[in-house]
Amino acid sequence: MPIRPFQLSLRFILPLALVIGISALILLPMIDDLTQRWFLRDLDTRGQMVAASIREPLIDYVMLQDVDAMQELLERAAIDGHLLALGFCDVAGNLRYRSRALPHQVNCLGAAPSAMRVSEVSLAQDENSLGKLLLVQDTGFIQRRSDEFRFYLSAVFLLMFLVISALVVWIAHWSWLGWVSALKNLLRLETTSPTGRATPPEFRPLVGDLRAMLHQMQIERRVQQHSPQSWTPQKLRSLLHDELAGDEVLVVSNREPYIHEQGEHGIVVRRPASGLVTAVEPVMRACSGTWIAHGSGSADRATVDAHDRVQVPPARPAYTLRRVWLSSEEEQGYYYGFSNEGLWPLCHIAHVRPVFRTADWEQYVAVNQRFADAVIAEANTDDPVVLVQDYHFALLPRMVRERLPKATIIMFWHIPWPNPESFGICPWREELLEGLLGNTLLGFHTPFHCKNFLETVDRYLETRIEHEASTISYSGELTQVEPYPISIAWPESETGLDVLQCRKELRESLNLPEDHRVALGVDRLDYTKGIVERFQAVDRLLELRPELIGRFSLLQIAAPSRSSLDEYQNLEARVRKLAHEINQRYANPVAPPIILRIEYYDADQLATCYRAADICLVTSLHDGMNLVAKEFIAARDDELGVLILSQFTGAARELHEALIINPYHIEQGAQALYRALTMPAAEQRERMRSMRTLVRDFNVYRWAGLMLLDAARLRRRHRVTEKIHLHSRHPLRRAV
Ligand code: GDG
Repeated sequence: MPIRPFQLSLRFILPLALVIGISALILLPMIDDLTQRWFLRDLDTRGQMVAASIREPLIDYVMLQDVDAMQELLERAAIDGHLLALGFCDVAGNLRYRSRALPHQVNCLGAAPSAMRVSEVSLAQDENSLGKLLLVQDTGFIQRRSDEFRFYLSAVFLLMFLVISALVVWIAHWSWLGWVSALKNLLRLETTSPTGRATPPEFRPLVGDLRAMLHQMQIERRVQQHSPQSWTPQKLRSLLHDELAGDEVLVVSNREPYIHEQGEHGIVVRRPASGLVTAVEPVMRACSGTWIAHGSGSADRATVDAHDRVQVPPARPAYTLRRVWLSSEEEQGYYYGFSNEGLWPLCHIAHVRPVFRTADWEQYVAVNQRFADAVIAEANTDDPVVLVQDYHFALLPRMVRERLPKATIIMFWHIPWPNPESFGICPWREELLEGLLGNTLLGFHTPFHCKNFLETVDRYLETRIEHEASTISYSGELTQVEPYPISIAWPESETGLDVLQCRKELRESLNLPEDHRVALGVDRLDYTKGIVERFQAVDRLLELRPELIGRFSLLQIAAPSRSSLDEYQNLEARVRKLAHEINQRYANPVAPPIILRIEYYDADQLATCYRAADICLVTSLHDGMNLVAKEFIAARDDELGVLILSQFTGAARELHEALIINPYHIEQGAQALYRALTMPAAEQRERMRSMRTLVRDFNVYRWAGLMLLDAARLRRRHRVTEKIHLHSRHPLRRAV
């Protein structure tokens, strides 16, 4: 029997033994006393009956003084079982007649030997007393019976205790097994699995809480293990050295970190406006691996070597960029079509319908294969560490796994993962999930996205999911699913830019008065970023607070993105129109309320804007993380400035000191803007200080470090498993 149910049972058995023991101690004397009284009453009754039966002849023989007849009468009466002897005392108290067995100690004064009892019955004739009949009874049998009774009663108590204890242990054992299996099911399932098993209704209220708790515990454990204070590029480098010593690192992403463009005066290098690039670049600098990406720049081909490689960053090369070329047809189907018209709206709940075309899907499959081939070609070992970035490559992990079964494939999904119902509308949902389960490790920004992913897999594939360990077992292979909240590279030293200087520069460049209040928006021009809602909030603010007209403006930097797609062209037109309308409505000689710049700003310009602004406005309708919020915080070493942040960003789960808003609620956005504009400097400092500590400690090195540490752990485990397989002469299999 398992130790746990036995311990559980002891909790019942010990009190039970106590209760039964005390009951026995109290009840046994009471029952004993009662039975003794019953026996005595019984003796009395029988004595009375004997006396009554011999009364008539007794009176006659006393009157006649017939000694012989009397003797015989008494002898006959004494035959009764418990009657030992009889005697007769006259009125003077003399013992006149007696049966032979009457003990000598018995006299007319009531004396009796032990274990005997003498009872008396008076005899009278015509109201004249004749004397009394003495009945000597055996009481020894009462003691014997009482002892016997006590013995059997104790045995009954003992038996009762044993039977109840056995029952309790049995019930506890089965209840325990039932609870354990119900809890396991509960952790494994949401409401139903593909096999139709359902979480018992009584456990359903616990499902969310339990899972959230487990995830929280895991995160806390990992946070404790790796003190956040110490994550620096040096630490990441030494971690790569210690944990993945000599291992090859390959990164795959659609967007390249450096784009070579043909400019008027020769080739120029551009950095793309992409959160992903912002996050992964510092990792590559730290590990000197190879980054495989789509060569999209007009001068990209002109700058690579014979193997399509170029060393980057151009100023101080630290790693290799391997470019993959795509035809316009491939780019149209894989990138614009399936990735950005299908998967992007599918994963963001931003009310834009996803479009799925078979032709796009076919290109998506083909391009994933092209990139997988590039990974295999670039790999110098059979077990590289492959870091796959984002939703453009959902199929690639399995394709690489098939060719390099020993590779450690880590994928980070930079956008949200929707609930199973939303994901379910994708016609190729099973293929995408199977592709993703080729990963060794799959990361999302938040525990909520991990939970959505596990539930989606549970809904559409036959897998075994361990919620506690956050693993999915599919076709004998294991994928670990974990949250890794992405962040930015915390500036190693101060920028050197003076905030006052930045404020002055920006206001001068925009022709604004020195004391003009400026809110800043920085985004790719994308419908998920809530730019329209942001403008509406400004509109409402000025409607409510007309005194701010000409004293406040929103500077919106919107880097053009995916502009060949209808949805993005429509968005641009809407954004331009709305800005124009609002500027018309609040026209004034000083400044327009909305300063819209649909153009790419370089990194220095952005840094100036972050430091010059009074407010940073992030109003995404849905966003995996949002790095702009963190960049603004990192830029504010003066500890001033207010961040207004949408509750639908991953960042809102970390940056609690921001003014958190629902961007769909325009009124709330307007109020938050007003609150930010009137927030005392002391409060701004307090909030900014706290957020700066968090972003500094939870930086991108920590993001990458935790992921790589987990990968290294899984890699070690895989190697040990392989050795065991070799020893036991089993065929090689990948197991984590
Ligand atoms: C995805 C997820 C997640 C923007 N305009 C310019 C410019 N940017 C830079 C910003 C920032 C980045 O682009 C945008 O980062 P976000 O986090 O907002 O998002 P997405 O591009 O949508 O990226 C997102 C991210 O991946 C990382 O995992 O946070 O949730 O959607 O770094 O500064 N940079 C320059 N000029 C611009 O005009 N230089």
